[in-house]
Amino acid sequence: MRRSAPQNATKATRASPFSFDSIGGYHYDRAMTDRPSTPLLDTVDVPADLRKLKPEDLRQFADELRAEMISAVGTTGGHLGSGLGVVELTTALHYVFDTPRDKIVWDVGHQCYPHKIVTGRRDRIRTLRTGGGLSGFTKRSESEYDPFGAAHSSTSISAALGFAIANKLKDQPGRAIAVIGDGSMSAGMAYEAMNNAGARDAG
Ligand SMILES: Cc1ncc(C[n+]2csc(CCOP(=O)(O)OP(=O)(O)O)c2C)c(N)n1
Repeated sequence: MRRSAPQNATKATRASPFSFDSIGGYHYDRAMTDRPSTPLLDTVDVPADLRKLKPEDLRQFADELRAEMISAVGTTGGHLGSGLGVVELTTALHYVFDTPRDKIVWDVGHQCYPHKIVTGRRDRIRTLRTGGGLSGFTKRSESEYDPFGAAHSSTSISAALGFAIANKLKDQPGRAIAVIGDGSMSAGMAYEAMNNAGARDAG
């Protein structure tokens, strides 16, 4: 069932399901499980497709990615807020870096649903956290875009450092990016990893 927008909502100009009212209220004017219209997202199976888009298309792309994730999580349940917080970041990282050669390490991995949608798993995104379906975390056996399996927090910095050191030892190109939230950053392992990274020349 489609919900009608609140009376005082300003309609977004694009085909976005999001709108804001005059005092900054935020409205999502469709049912969570509705399948959104996603013309740009439909052109992207893997990040190489995303990198073909023009920079000016990325705002709409991110809006579509957000709508698709809300629809999927509305169906399956699971982590919603953390993924919502990294929609733009996911878009930017896969646009700027050469994934899967460059390794994105998501700390905990509970925020990886948008990442899964843009890395060849959109067709299974409504199987998240179900038997035989997609994991709710990053999982190495699931995708070459998941270089590090997680679920425990605060491990991403040391993992990314390991990838960077391995590249240097093998004299091969490639970046390693750790994405870590403030909650996970408060653990000792993250501080140890930062000390380690600061003390080494991992290029
Ligand atoms: C070792 C360990 N302790 C506790 C947890 C439970 N846990 C799941 S996510 C999380 C932190 C989330 O906060 P943050 O890193 O800021 O990410 P956000 O969800 O806010 O994006 C914690 C402590 C865990 N996954 N692993």
